[in-house]
Amino acid sequence: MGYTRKGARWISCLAIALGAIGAGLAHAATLSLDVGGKVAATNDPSHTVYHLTEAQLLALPVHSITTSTTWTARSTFTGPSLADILKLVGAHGSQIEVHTLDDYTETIPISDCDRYGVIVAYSMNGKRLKVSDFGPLFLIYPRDAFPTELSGAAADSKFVWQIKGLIVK
Ligand SMILES: Nc1nc2c(c(=O)[nH]1)N[C@H]1C(S)=C(S)[C@@H](COP(=O)(O)O)O[C@H]1N2
Ligand SMILES: [Mo]
Repeated sequence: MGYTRKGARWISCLAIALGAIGAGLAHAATLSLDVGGKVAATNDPSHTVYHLTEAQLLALPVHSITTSTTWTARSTFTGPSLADILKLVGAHGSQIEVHTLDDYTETIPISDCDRYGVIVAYSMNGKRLKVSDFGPLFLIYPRDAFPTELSGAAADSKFVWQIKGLIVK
């Protein structure tokens, strides 16, 4: 009796743990993005960030960039443009600090939006990006179209994956 109950509990714990790992890594995570800093619009209780839901991100016009990256063969990435996200939240700054699930941070100039048409990709070749594979959101620059400007170590640092939030500076 005691053994059975403990066994059942252990199995349900294992199922929950495996489910969490599966949801986080094996499957495409639910999209969300918090944009804070110099933004005109906020929608959280403390009025500090604008939280974009998956529905809001998917509702933005879809843009594509076909390019290779240091980590991926030439592929087509799709998602909203960074410019449209910044417009939605009324961003008024000159730099974007990009934050990730693995606590990497990179600052890029907002002028990159106009210059390169940077996108915040949720798909690669029509498939949603998994957290274990650059997802849920991957900042993509058209490297193949600007090979000299967008290749090398300094440029690589702009290809930020596992994005969870942006701070407008
Ligand atoms: N989420 C996330 N994106 C990231 C990084 C990171 O650590 N986490 N490193 C960046 C930097 S500084 C560079 S140079 C490259 C590093 O890629 P590598 O880890 O394959 O060398 O990815 C960029 N994108
Ligand atoms: Mo880097």
